[in-house]
Order: sequence, then C-alpha cells, then structure tokens
Amino acid sequence: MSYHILDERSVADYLRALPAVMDRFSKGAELDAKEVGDGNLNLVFIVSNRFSPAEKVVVKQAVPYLRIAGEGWPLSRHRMRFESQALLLHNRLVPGLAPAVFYVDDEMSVVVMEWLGRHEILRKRLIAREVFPHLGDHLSTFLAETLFRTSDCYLSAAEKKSLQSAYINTELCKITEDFVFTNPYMTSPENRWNHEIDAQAKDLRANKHLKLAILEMKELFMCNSQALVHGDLHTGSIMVNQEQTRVLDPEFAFLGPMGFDVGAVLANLATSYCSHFVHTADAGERNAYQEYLIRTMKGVWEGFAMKFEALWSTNNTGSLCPDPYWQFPSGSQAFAEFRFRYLRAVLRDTAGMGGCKMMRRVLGIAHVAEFESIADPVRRAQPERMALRVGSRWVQERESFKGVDDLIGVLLEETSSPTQG
Ligand code: SR1
Ligand code: MG
Repeated sequence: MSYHILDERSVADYLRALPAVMDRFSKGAELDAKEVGDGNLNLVFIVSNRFSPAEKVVVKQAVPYLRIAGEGWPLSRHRMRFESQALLLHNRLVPGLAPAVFYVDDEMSVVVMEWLGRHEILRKRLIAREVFPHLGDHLSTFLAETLFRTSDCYLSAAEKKSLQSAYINTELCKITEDFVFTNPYMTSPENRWNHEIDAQAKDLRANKHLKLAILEMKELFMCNSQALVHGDLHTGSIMVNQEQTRVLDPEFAFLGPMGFDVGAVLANLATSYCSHFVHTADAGERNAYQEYLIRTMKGVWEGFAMKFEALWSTNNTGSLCPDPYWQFPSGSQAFAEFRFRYLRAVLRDTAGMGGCKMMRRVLGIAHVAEFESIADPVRRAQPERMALRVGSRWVQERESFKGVDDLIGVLLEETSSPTQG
C-alpha cells in the first residue's frame, strides 16, 4: 500500500486487511481507533474491538515532518524502519522488556504493537511518587544485554559493521547533535526557557569550560560507534507497572556510545529528583521518595556494570580482544583490568552524556513534564537551576568519577540548599 497518513477512521480500514493483526482480535471484531500520540515525532493510535474493548493494539506511524515543530519542518519517514528493526532486535535480546511487535509495514512507515494497557509512562508515575521495585533491575538488564550484545566485545567485526550499516540514522542523529549538544547552549530560535533563569542561561552559554566539555561529548556521540544504542532512553520512553517494564520508541537507534543510553536513564531520574523539591511539599515524603530515586540510580548503574562484566567475562566472542590475545601468564588479570577500564570509561561517558541531557531539557526545544507541570515560573526555576548545576558538573567533572556515588554526590550537593541561585 502506498504511503498515506492514517487518521482515526482510516486506521481501522488499514488494519482490517492485515491478517497478522486481525488474529489479535476475536472473530467479527469492529475496530475503533483513537489517536493518543503525545510525543514529539509520530502518530500513535490505540485500536480496540468495540465488542471486546480489552482487545487492543497500538499503531504507530511516522509522518514526513517533525510533529513537535509542525509540517514546516520536514523529516523523512525512514525513522520508522530504525524503530521497527530495533524493536524486533530488543524483543530477541531482552524478551519482555520491549513491546511485542505484531506487524511492520515499511511502505506505510507503520509498526503495530502490543497495547500496554496495564503499563503507564514512567515519567508520569515518578511525578506521582510511585515506587517500582524492579525498575533498576529491569533497566540494568536492558542496558547490559542490548549494549553488550551489539558491541565489539560480543560481535565479530563483520557482524558489527553489518549492524552499523543497518542503522545509519542520519536525520535523527542530527536532531540529537543539534538539540542535545549544540543549540541549547547558543542563540537558536527554537530554544525556550523560563525567563526566571535568564541569568543562569546566559552564564551557562558563556561558560568556556562547559562549552568545551559539551563539544567533547558531541564529538563522542558523532564518532564512537560502540554499540547499538536506543538513542532516546528518557523516562517518557519507558512504560511500567509493579511487575513489568517495557522500553519503547527506539527510533533514534544507531551505533553510538553506550554512555548515551545509561546517561539518559540517570539524567531523567535526577531531573525527577530535582522536581520533587516543588512537587512534594511534605519533607518526610519527599526525602523518602528522593531516596528511592537515588537507590534506583545506583541500581541502574551498578546492575548494568555487574551484568555487563558477567556477560563479557563469559562470552568474549567479539573481535575486540579474542581469548588468544590474553594467553600469557598474567593474561586473565590483564583482561579483567581491561574490562574494568572499559566500564570506567562508560561511567565517564554516562556522566557527560547525562549532564548534557539534563541541561537541554531546561534550555532547548524539548522540555520534561516533571518541570513543565509546575505552572508558577518562580517555583519551576528552583529545580531547573538545580538541573543546570548538576548537568554542568557531570559534564565537566566526568573524568574524575570513579563510581555512580560520585554522580549522586554532585546531585546531593547541588540540591542541598534548595534556594541556591
Ligand atoms: C525535536 S525532537 C525533540 C526531542 O524529542 C525526542 O524525544 C528526542 O529526545 C528529541 O531530542
Ligand atoms: Mg520518542
């Protein structure tokens, strides 16, 4: 079928012709559709059986422009190919941690997926102070498995290059290069920020040391093809309930630095931490919830590092450092030392990437609900300033970080005096 933009009426007709999707519904189903997309890029429909409303699927379609900016900002639909192939790969590597895929249509730039009716967007639940006991474990498994198994630690050079060629995601990488690593820190028309923080924005945009450090992160993002990264792993790309976690929306997937994904998770937990100085007035409740967020940050990094190390030490099948390379008297110690150094470098990149991600959410085009939901600009300025200070220090001090406690230490220091300017 040639490409056309679906709407709430036509999406049902479209699905009716797809046996792989209609098998998900009882015989004689009548389909109703509702567009629910609140992301920056795509259309998302929930399609249900009128006679059995619990039977639902999700249809996601790329439109040929950037939705957040409108039709005047063209963007090719190739992104849906990256998303669907990454979703299929994630289903293979980490079954249960990505939504099941029922149908992929490259012509129509459509993917039909499992409806996650028992799950909610993590970002929203964090604002509501909900605790998810398995979150750190699930996210660290997702990160370790997807990053290790798409890296040179696990794949042969030929497999890795072939993976790389399947994910030349030029346009979405450019969005990140511009909107995460460049435009928020200079004059650019799409930037928006709270004018209560004009002074901080101005200082930050004129801070030579910070700007040099940000550029180092951008260069790493553009040049280090370490593993297949999700590419947009913020808390709006994660759906949860008390038992399960699903990572969605991998349209930004490409071969990039591992720290970009790990940093995205830690940065978003840290922005949530900052936001609770306003969202949660009761100090006892606030402290308890912020402690949970810190535990989760720790769980994500430490779980990731431990699982990655375990995977590598038992599956050293990649072309990076084949086992015979380590066949000398102290070879196994040297290999352990190399793995340790590798993960230390990922931690450093995690801090740098995460820091950029925190700052861009305050200064750039795309903001986050935990801050935006604070209507009063004076009150909103407080967590926004915190996020700028933490992000700025994570990027600039990254070389000195030895463990996740160092990143957490900066977060605690920069938020210890909530009224700080
Ligand atoms: C211009 S698109 C803004 C952001 O939305 C996506 O979720 C990515 O984070 C992108 O940077
Ligand atoms: Mg997205």
